[in-house]
Amino acid sequence: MSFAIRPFFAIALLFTLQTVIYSQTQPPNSKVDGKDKQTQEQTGDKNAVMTTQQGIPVGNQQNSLKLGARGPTLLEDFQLREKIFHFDHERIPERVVHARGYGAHGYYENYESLADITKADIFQRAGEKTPAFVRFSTVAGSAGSPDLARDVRGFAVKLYTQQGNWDIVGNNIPVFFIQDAIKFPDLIHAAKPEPDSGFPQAQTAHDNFWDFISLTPESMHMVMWIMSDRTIPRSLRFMEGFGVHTFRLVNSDGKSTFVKFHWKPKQGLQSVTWNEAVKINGADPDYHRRDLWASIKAGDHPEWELGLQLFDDKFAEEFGFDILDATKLIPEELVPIRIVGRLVLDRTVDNFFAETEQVAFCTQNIVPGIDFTNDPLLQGRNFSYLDTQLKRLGGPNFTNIPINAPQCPIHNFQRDGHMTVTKPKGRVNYEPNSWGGEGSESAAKGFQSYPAQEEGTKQRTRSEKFADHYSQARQFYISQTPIEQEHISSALVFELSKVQRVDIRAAIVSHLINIDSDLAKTVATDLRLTEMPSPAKALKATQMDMKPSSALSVVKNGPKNFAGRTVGILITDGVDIPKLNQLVNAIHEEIASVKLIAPQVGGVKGNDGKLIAADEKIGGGPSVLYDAVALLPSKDGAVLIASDPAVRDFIADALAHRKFIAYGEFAKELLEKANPDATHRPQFVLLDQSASIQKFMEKCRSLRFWPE
Ligand code: HDE
Repeated sequence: MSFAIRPFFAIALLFTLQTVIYSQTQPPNSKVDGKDKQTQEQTGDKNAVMTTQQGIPVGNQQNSLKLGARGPTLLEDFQLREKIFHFDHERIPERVVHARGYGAHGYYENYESLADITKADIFQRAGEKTPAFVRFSTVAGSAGSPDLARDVRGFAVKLYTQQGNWDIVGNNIPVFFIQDAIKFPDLIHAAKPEPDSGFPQAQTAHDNFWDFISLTPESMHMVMWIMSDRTIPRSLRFMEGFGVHTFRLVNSDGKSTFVKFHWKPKQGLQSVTWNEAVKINGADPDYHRRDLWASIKAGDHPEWELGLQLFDDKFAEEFGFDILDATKLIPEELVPIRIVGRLVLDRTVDNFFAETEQVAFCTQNIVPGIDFTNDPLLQGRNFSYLDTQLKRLGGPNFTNIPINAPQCPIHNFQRDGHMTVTKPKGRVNYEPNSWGGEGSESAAKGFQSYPAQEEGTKQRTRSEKFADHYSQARQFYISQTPIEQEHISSALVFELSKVQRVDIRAAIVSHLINIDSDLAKTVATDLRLTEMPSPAKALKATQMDMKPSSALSVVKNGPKNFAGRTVGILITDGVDIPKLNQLVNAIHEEIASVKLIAPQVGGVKGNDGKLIAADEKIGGGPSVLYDAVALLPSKDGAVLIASDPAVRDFIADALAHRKFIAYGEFAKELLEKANPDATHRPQFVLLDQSASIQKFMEKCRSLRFWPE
């Protein structure tokens, strides 16, 4: 490359000093032949030539076009104008709810033909795979809110079937707050930041939310779920998904069967504790999305099995609750779940915005063989989702965005509109027509609504069968293990302690009395209410004989092994390399992963004198980020790190969060400092021989040492 300065540029140099012209990143004397030397060196020769959106090759993208080196910027700089214009329009409105989400691609694999119960193409053939895209989300927080907010998680699945897109837009909780769509805007307004102050962000721990809840008793079942550990999952991979509403499956004879959809994670259920959630949000606000991204990239593809609860009209009539009431579930003990296939997430997105942000789920996207019921929440949703996509994506052609486009042939005469990207050919754009081509309706192959017999008086009312607001809330509570019950009462006390109005706190306790008197007493005591309120007036008395259901507990449905989990290992210079290797191998054998945490991220020198890199610096990798921890400092290393507050937190938190700890002989003192009793307790394993590594791994499989 030539450094000769041409006369034209030499003149320019006379006007000003080059060192002043260029920014600090630009070395002086770097402009050659009208090009920035630095730019050309970095990219020019290796990459394709950069272009504008119109395809015009870009000669210089470091400087806007000016009149002289220090002169005004020229209006004709179309390159600058286009670039900034595009940047200014980069954002689209975030979703009103479920704004923070994370998506991944995969497929649904059907295990067996379900032709006897549905004609849905996706369920006809055993072993067939259908492409899928899943977006998980929190509900209340803005797009930039932390992942571990206490919140319901969206679990929205788009299935690109051969007969069109089928969206199951569900949650990780099988019931909902309200019974009728008309109350949804109120619910969401109450949950979102208060309108005058604009806070709190991504939390329900404030007056407006609990005020609304206290006046909406139908939400009490959902309240039990959201105050449970279900709303602070350890990973998106370790939570269930539910279609929530009752749908219909319709076979080729027109026979309808009611169905509830379930996604059962093969990885088992797991949640964190509230104290961990709070700390994770600080240490890694992207904890859930990072976890999903990393596990898919590592080839550890999360899987859920699709389960169907199938039942007929007779069951629907005899069941004690209304199957159209989305605040109720059907216990698995009453209608067992039939597993019919699996959903595998095996590919991360290429581009977050193009895919995760632009994906447009719509409950009304159903395919032949699936149909709606009269659930008033579902009916309202079917009306809502098109509106929201139009607002977010700007026009009716959002179905042409690749992530939303069906992966089967499309034939219709819907034409034009903003951002038309398809190019229909020919003169025909109406139907019926006598030109032929482009498709016509087919009674035999097309979607036919299930011909449900409906009649009634037009009225704003709800069926009496919707009136029992407490029995299933009680059933949920009594189905939890003692530690989970404790978490529910602590969560209620935490949230209500953030509520300023004492009458709202008391009103919630009055509802709790109808669910479980001990729970109500504990919450009232921990809030220090001066007197116990009287029970809330119930439209229907609580059924006290509901049977507990094991399916409702997270702890009872944990993993069968430690696969997919992570152990954080604290190491220092002089770490015993053979021991570390043994431990790492044992963890990998469990299909679990390892993160090495060291005083410096550059790593440590092992006792073999070799440098091994660390994943995190102490303090950057607190123990809340891991499922179990190991402490393997050398003798000198243990002394050096003993007074580091981050090390103390690392150990104290692992103990407080009831995680299993493995430790080398030199970590004994560190552990005893945190808890003098620790080294005598079976939850903590001294790694003195290789058998003890196995002992540690066995313990890890139960995730935590919850009190019996
Ligand atoms: Fe939604 N919901 N919702 N919802 N919902 C949206 O649509 C709405 C409801 C759910 O990852 C919005 O694209 C109404 C229940 C998920 O993109 C919006 C009602 C359940 C997602 C909307 C409900 C859900 C949404 C906002 C009451 C669980 C995220 C952005 C009738 C079964 C999908 C968007 C994604 C998103 C409306 C109730 C789940 C505004 C009116 C019940 C998982 O259209």
